This record gives sequence, C-alpha cells and structure tokens, in this order.
Amino acid sequence: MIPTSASADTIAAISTPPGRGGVGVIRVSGSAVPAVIAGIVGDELVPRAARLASFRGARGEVLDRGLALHFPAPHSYTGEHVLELHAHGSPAMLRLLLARCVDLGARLAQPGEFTQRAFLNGKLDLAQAEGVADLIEAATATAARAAARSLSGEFSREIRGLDEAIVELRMFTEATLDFPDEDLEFLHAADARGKLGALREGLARVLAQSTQGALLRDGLAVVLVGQPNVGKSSLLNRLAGDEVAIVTPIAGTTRDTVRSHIEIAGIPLTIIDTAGLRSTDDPIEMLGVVRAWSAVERANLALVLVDSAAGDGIAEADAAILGNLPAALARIVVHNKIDLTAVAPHVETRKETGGHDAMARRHVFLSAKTGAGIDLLSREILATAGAHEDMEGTFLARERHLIALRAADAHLASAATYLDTGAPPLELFAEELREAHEAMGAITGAFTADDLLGEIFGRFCIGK
Ligand SMILES: Nc1nc2c(ncn2[C@@H]2O[C@H](COP(=O)(O)OP(=O)(O)OP(=O)(O)O)[C@@H](O)[C@H]2O)c(=O)[nH]1
Ligand SMILES: [Mg+2]
Repeated sequence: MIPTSASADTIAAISTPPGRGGVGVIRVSGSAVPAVIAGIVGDELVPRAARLASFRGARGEVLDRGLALHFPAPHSYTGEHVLELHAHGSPAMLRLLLARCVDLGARLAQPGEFTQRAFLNGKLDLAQAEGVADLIEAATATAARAAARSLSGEFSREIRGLDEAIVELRMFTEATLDFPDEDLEFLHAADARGKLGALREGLARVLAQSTQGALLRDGLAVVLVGQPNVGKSSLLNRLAGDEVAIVTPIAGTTRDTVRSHIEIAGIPLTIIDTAGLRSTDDPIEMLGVVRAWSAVERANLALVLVDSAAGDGIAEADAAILGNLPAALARIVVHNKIDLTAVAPHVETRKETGGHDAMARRHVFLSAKTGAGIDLLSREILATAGAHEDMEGTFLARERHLIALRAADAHLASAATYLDTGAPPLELFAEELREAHEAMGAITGAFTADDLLGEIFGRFCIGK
C-alpha cells in the first residue's frame, strides 16, 4: 500500500516511457528536492524557469547536460517541491541520474504516486486524478478529449453542483427534524418536491453523459461467429482495412481467435474472429471451437454471420448457433455474400423464432467481399452499444462513477417516494439524502476508503 502521508519522503522516477528517445524526463517530488538540486545541478534554480545545466555525479563528473526545472511547494503538480531533469533519452543515462537522486535522499516512486500526492495535497480531486490516467491511456482522440474534460474538472464541477443541491435539501430536512409537528409544512415551504425533481433530472443527464464516456473508455468487444466459410475472416479484414486473418474457400480455415483493434466514431472496438462453429473430428479445429465459445462469453456484442448465398434466411445450423449464445448477449445477424444474390445492402428487423425469447433482432445484409453495406453494419454496432453520433460533451467515466451515480439516483428515488406518501417519516427521508450525498462524495474522493485509493493509484504508470 502506498503511504498516505504525503510529505514523509521524497520520490523519484523516470517519467518518460521506457526505451530510447530524444529526451527523457526524471521527476522528483518531496522535501529532499533542494538537496537533489544542490547535488546534481550545483547551485539553486530560479523557480519555474528552465535552465540548461550540467548534471553531475557523486565525484563532480558531468553525466549529461539538459534542462532543470524547479517548482517549489506548493505551486507544483504534487503540491510539494518538484524537480524535473530533462536529460537525453538514453535508458542507461536515465538510470544513472535516477540512482543519483536516490543517493541524494529520494526513493523510487510507485505507480501513480505523484498523482496520489497531488490528490492528497488537494491539487486534484479523485475524478480528476482518474482523468490523468485515462488521458494517458486513451485509445482514440475522442476518448482523449473526454478524459481531458474530466481532468480539467468539468466532470467534478457537475458532480459537485448536484452534491451541493443535495446538501441544501439535507439542511432543510435536518432543520425540519427539530420541529416534529411541522414536517410537511416545512418541506412544502422549501419546495422539497420541486428541488428533488430538478436534482434527479440533473443526475439523469450526468449519468447519460457518463455512460457514453464509459463506452469511450472501455470500448466494446465484438465477436464474429458463424458456421465455417460464411466469411467471418473476410469481414474482420474488411472492418480492419487490412489482411489480418487468412481467408480461403476451405471450410475450417480459422482455428485461433484473431483480434484486431479498430475505431468507429471514436469508440474503440476489439473485433474477434473465431473458428467456424461445427462438430468436427479434427483435434485442432475442436480446440478452435472451444476458443470461439470462450470469446463469446467475454464479448459485449456478437455478429452472427450467415451465408445469404446458401439460401434464404437462417439455416438450422445458424439457428442452433443463435440459440446457444448467452441470452443476455447483444447480437446482430449479418447476412454476408449478397454480391452473389440479387439482394441490395439493407437492414431489417425480424422476430427471432424458436428458442426461449422472441426478441426483435436486427439483420444486416452486406458483402464482406465488395464492402457493400459495411457502413450500415457500423451504424448498427454503434446503435446496439447505445452510442450517440456526437460524443462531444461526454465524460470519460469509469464503472466506479456509474455505480456511484446509480446509487445516488436510487436513494433520491426512495426519498421521492417518502414525499409522495403524504406523511413522510422524515428521518428516513433524511437518511436517503445522506446516503445519496455519500455516493456522490465517493466520485470526487470526499468519502473514499483507503484501499480504494490504493487500487485507483496502483493502476497508474510509474512516474505519474
Ligand atoms: N462472393 C463472396 N465471397 C465471400 C464473401 N465473404 C467471404 N467470401 C468467400 O468465402 C470464403 C470463406 O471466407 P472466410 O472469410 O475465410 O470465411 P470464414 O467464415 O472465416 O471461414 P472459416 O475460417 O473456415 O470459419 C472465401 O473464399 C471468401 O473469399 C462475400 O461477401 N462475397
Ligand atoms: Mg475464418
């Protein structure tokens, strides 16, 4: 566990990614920074001004020349004294300089420790700190912009705005508790119902924006399944715009699962091609079929391919595959090879026949070979995932945030039912508001257990 007392010791790390580069940055934070500056640079540095300096070893020898920057506390990323050394990006040189910092009183930083100190010193709240990690990890430009919005505090401001409204309502309620005979009059006067309604509307809006953001952050795993030879690998290659998987007219070509990472409208997708599903005596193909089903178990969406040239609609074997998918798994039926038929690219809604459910399913008619109808499929994938065309204004939320927002909403909903029953047991009403307030506080870190903090910061890369 990372120590929670921020100023106890001095930490140092190579902040640039491993490997060679033009520039490599060492970051040091803590009370030993002046000693590190004296030892490596020699004399003092002007605060927040870059200075070209020789970086010296223990015997005064020049190790490298580069830029040194001193951010005295509290005006730094962590809120402590921070030193940045911009040296040449040689892994060997950076290790030498890091060892030198350790000799001068620093210790090696753990992942996320700089940002954790920023959080503990009130420079960032928890949602912003998570924004730092999400920005570094963002897989698409849209995700990066959404993470930057969280980092800038836009998300936290929305959360705090809602939280303040909850606190205001709590204050009225707590005050009312002191005058037990006048429960309802007080709450009427305070327009508790109107305030609660507005609050829940605001919460629903942020929840919608955050759900979109979770999609941007985590993306979707889309698995391609179907009988052999229906064109799964061809569709993967078409979506990836590259010859990722082997395509042959031989049924049973694909055995391993083949993955490709693509992006549709800024949402990161992992497309997983699998072995054609059929009963077989070939031991290798059997293993492939097992892998196909385990890929299905982990996917968010299945594209079930059928050969539209082999006859109209769904063959018995296709229906069996559809019936074996997990009931909760979203799916789109893809009728491939329409170039061999008279069918034009289009989308239909059909009732799924047989099996336990009769849900309306989307069927896309396309050709992996010519590319006709691929745009329709992309749109269907986004719609099935619940993505909007316009992802601007969304927040790169985490599952943790969604859980907290939903919990707050559930407590506000129960609070509303107390109001509706006419004679609210006011203590219960107050208790629901208190719990909603606590759920919101978990997002920005006002009420967060230490082990959750360790979990969040432990996932950062070192030097952040
Ligand atoms: N005409 C036509 N042929 C296609 C189309 N898509 C795939 N094919 C052909 O169908 C054959 C099988 O394609 P694959 O992509 O290997 O099929 P698969 O589903 O991956 O097959 P397995 O890996 O064996 O399960 C190849 O000869 C492809 O060229 C299409 O849209 N139109
Ligand atoms: Mg294949």
